[in-house]
Amino acid sequence: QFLQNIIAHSEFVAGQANVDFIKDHQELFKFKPRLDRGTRLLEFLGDLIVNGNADVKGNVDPKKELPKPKLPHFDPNGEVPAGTKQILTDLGPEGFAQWLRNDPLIHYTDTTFRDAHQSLLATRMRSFDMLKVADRYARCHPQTFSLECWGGATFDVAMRFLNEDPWDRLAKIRQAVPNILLQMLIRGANGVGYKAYPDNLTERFVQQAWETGVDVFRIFDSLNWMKGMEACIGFVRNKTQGLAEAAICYTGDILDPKRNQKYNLEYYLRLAKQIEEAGAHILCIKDMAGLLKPYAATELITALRETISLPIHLHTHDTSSLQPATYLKAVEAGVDVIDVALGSLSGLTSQPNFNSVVEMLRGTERHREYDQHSLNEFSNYFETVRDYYYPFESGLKAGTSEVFQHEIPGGQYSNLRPQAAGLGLLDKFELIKETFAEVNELFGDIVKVTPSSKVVGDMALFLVSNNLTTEDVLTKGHTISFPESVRELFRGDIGQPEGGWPHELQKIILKDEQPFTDRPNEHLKPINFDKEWEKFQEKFGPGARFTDLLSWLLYPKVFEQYWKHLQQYGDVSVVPTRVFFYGLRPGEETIIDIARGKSIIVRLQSVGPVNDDGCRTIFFTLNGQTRNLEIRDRS
Ligand code: 3PY
Ligand code: ZN
Repeated sequence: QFLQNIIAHSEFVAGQANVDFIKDHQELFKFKPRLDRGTRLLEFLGDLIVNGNADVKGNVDPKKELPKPKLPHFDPNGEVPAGTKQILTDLGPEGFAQWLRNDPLIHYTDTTFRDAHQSLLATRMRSFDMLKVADRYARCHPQTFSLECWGGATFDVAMRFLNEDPWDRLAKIRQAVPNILLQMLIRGANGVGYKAYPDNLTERFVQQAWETGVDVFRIFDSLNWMKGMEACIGFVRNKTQGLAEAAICYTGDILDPKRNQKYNLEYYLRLAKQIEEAGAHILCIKDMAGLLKPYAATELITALRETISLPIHLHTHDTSSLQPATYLKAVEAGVDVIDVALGSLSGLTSQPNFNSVVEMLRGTERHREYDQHSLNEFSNYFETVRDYYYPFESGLKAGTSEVFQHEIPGGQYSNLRPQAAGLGLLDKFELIKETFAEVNELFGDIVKVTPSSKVVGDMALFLVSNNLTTEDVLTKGHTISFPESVRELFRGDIGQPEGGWPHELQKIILKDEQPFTDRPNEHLKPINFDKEWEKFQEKFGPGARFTDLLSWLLYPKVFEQYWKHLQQYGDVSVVPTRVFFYGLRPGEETIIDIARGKSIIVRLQSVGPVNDDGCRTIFFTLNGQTRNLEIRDRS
């Protein structure tokens, strides 16, 4: 607080603080009493009520009914049944991989807690809604291969928009689910970010993720560049007892002679072989845009099973609505695990429907038994929960075969529309999608997945908003200053594509700058953790933990803003989602579980008018006692 008082002091801000500044200003030693947890949460609610949640502002329908979700039934007395986590502990990663490859029944990864909401709801699902049912899931569906619940965009979004600690989410899911493997998505050399990080940072990150709860590390490179994945595979092997699952990102169409010049069966088999040689325990086919058609799946999986001895895990997005057929063919061809999402968060840009895929295989030799009634209860729970996130829906209403032309990944599609809207280009969305495909051609037909897909999207938005075509880039590009992300891509900042970058274009984009072709991480200074920890503690105080340091090193600005919010309001992840996004109406009450066995009951009585100081008085009751707060109205 002393430091905060100094920083906030008007003389200090004006740069007038001299050597006697502290001596002359005894008020610097006056500390506001630290508010208790309940009061800090009241302050948070007060601000929400007066100023709204900035993340949904302008998109709120005050008449929208948001009923309470019904929790799935479970047997609270029974033991949590053993699952894949115990098998991994017993067999170790190598033994586990063998067991998986030999198991005749199909396995399922449930992506509801990560990719499903990343792809449908702009990654906004809060820990609150997951943790309400995580322990029930562990008891009701212990035969599930894994829960994908971490990594990808969730790390950043948790802090940036939800003011949550991503590590805390992981630790709490682990506690609730001791029996099913927990899975994360890691972008190889780019970690959970959009650029290359020093290797020793990714190494510590992987180790910490394992210690906090991750078992399966799905590692990919956004250009399918082996060098971008190798180090990360090594970190998982050397620093954890978890599973390194490395991915080939699927693009194009191996069966279409017009699209399979570069990305053909031989290409994928070569990559899979390299992944096996690099020491991965599982091979993932990461079909991030949902381009793997059913008969292509037959060819690819049959050939992969003949070429490598790793188990095969298939990931897809149902953007075209064809992908359950792809799963059927993949299962027939011997795929070991498939990614699905609970019914109400499945389909479109998300994964195929878990509940329905189980039924598709019932009665066949690869069927794995699930209690369908219970699966439906979980789906119904999330159907109600999904409504709370209505401002984040993408607006896509039906499957679209357009995806085979534009190849936009599912996780990006739901973001591109709001991005276009933000630039006032919503009426040009069709053109943006077409330009996305043209930019891909211009770039030499690259793999498009985070972060490379983001750069293609940035370029498409740049061209459309400046009324430029890809032709213009080639003819008058020397006079155009391109977006920073495009320059970084062509400089080699996120790696090298198959066949290299088109030279002419690279020169046009980089002008005099020199590109590099080795690993971008090799240009980065390793982190000195002792020094950074000291610096970090000085800045954020002794309350900060090592996981916070990692968050700060990965996302410095985002972490700082999250930390400030945390100091001001405490842990807001415990606030129910309806209240978190839409506040309380006068007369409404909410129960907040602030710690295990400790709840507060908050009731909003009324909101006063704006006073001369620009504040409103909010009348609450907290556990039945009247509490008034002054909240600044920022409108
Ligand atoms: C991510 O990197 O977040 C993805 O989901 C890529 O598909
Ligand atoms: Zn995905």
